[in-house]
Amino acid sequence: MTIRLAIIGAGIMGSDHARIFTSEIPGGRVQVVCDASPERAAVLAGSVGAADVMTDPEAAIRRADVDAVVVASPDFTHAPLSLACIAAGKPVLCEKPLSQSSAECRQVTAAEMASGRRWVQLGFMRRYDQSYVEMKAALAQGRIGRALMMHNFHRNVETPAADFTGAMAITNSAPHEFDVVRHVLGTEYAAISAFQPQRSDARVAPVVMVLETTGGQLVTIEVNNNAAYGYDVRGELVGETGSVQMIAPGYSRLDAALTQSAVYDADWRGRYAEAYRRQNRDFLRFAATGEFPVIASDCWDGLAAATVAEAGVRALTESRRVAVELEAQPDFYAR
Ligand code: ISE
Repeated sequence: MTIRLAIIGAGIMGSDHARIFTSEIPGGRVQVVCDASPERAAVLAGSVGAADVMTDPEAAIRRADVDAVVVASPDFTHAPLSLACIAAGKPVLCEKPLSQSSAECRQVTAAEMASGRRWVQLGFMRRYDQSYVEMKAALAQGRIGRALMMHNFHRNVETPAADFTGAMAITNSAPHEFDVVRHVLGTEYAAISAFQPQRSDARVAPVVMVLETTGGQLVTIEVNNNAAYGYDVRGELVGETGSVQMIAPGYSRLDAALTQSAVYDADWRGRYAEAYRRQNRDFLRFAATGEFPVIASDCWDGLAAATVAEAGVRALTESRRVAVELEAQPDFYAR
């Protein structure tokens, strides 16, 4: 069975998803590319052999020759387009975050619950990264004892847009850690504090967060959107009797001129290439069978991430520790 896909958004992530579905994994075909810019949509459609180009995302979602949808348009469109997919009864792989507003996430969870089944798989691809898979397994197998702390470093070369702010480090970048740490530890957050050192220029400075979990663990997250030297994600899960440290995958090391060196990716697409393939394979299976993937994030996870992010922005702007208040998970989202 070939799943016919609508790719909404022909920017960095829409293009990458279209390429993965077209040339890296079997089972899917890009039927239509939709973008506010018809020229940009046409370029992507041409490169992946899509049958059609559109500028109206809701019309693309409703097409009879579209079985499933990938939403990779700007963050503020994710929730409304997920709602449109639920209304049309089309499985959707929606890029993170589901929304920067927990209230808007709740509209999506409410619509999905009312529909009686899951439609939205959220693109928190880190859950599929082997490092986190192994951390979670080590914990489950009792190899490091009870989890005490998880340390995370998330560094980008530079901010993706000129209007990127310190708050967006928390609402756009850190949700990856909010989600994957919650997934690895299997716990919720109780409180968050956030701090920023001062840079010597006007660029967005790093944001350092300390989160307390409801299980009494501590989580540190450094997001540095202007690290300059490369895309660098590190992490360590510390238990009472051992620890698991992430080793960034590398395929070669250069030795020359009395020096040893390795290359950094410029952004997340290379570092998480295999995680994206695994995630997208799971999405095609979900679209074909209706069975929600075991690992993937869902709308509830999107709401959980948005709730922490909101508290994090308040912690940063008000320079205080803020409680994270997430209601009890409805049975509908139990795994
Ligand atoms: C971007 O939106 C992503 O999702 C990347 O994975 C992350 O590293 C980056 O900081 C975000 O802006």
